[in-house]
Amino acid sequence: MGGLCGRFVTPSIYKKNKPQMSISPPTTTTTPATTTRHDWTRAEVEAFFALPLNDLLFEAQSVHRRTFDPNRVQLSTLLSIKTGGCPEDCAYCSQSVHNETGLSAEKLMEVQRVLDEAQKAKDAGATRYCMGAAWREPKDRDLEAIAMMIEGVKAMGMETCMTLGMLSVEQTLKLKTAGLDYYNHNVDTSEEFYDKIITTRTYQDRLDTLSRVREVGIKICSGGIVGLGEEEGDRAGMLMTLANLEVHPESVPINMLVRVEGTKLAQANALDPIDFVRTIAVARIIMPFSMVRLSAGREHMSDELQAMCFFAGANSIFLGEKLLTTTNTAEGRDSQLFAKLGIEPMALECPQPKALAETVAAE
Ligand code: SAM
Ligand code: DTB
Ligand code: SF4
Repeated sequence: MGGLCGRFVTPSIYKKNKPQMSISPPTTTTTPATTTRHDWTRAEVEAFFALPLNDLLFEAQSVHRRTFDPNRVQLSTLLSIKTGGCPEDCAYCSQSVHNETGLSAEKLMEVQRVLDEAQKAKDAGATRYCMGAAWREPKDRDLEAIAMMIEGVKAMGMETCMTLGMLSVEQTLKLKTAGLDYYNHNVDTSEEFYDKIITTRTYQDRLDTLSRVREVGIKICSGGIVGLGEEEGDRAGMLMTLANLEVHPESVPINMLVRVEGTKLAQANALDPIDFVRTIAVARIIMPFSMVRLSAGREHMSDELQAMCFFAGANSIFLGEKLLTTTNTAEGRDSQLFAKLGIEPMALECPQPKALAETVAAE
């Protein structure tokens, strides 16, 4: 069966009453069925990381082809709607008051300015607009403007994503009422390594926000950062946490640390690019229906490394020259790369993986 709006599916694998075959980590051959599991053990996930690279990539690409069109990549654009002055102490972040990056704290951006920027992103081809604020959590008084941003961006025909820190139940409901499609809130790393990076809020705080978001029916964008000085087991632990959520995050951003001068991690050792590719591949295998985003850090990645990430199952990127406070990719580089690789942007009308799986299962 051909591509269905960027997604390549073999319907029979979703049929009800089929034996539930799952992917077992140490195998070197592909398995015939794609299913979602939520009971991964750390040892199973680590076993994927330990596979010979060719076996891991073959497995990841095989899974990818069963759930998506391998030649389509979704385009999101990011805007910092409230920059700097964040009270959290995330060791990697340019916006934390605990790091000395020289970034000054700004106020929440005017709604119209956000909408003007969103229109530019739409014109450049983005289908999702992600708005980020350097907050521990939003203040209730800011939610009216946030709701106007969501409504305005949706009216342009783009999906909306917000990342505003922790949320209360009431705030989550307000975002849902405004029509928010996605909420980005990363677990960032493994539960065990987490307190080496952030001490001002706990891993459980993050999981609690994610469950509130899920509860009201906003889709989840949750992933993490690699290159923080963590071990491979921590990367496995991070992915295991995400894959063992009751429902897999619809989007999984994998960020390569951008080493910002003045942060505690400015001098961190660069992660071996092959280890980054392995992280993408394992995310694709254990979260087969999620969009896996090759997120921060692309500025310093070669075309070859990005191509390997797409082969490993990444199917989303941030488009545009800026992320939140750091540079993303030079103008024109992505379109040249896509042309070289034969990749095309994924259309917005694509049904979400779960919806598609259910539709096909019901046939
Ligand atoms: N303040 C909100 C929060 O932390 O949830 C939202 C914005 S925060 C910048 C979103 C995510 O960006 C972080 O969780 C982290 O994974 C990623 N990030 C931040 N700084 C980064 C950096 N220097 N390199 C790579 N990723 C980074
Ligand atoms: C995510 O996981 N990565 C994006 C988005 N979610 C908000 C942020 C990347 C930030 C990179 C560093 C910066 O530009 O400040
Ligand atoms: Fe604040 Fe988010 Fe940066 Fe942490 S990652 S310091 S919460 S803006």
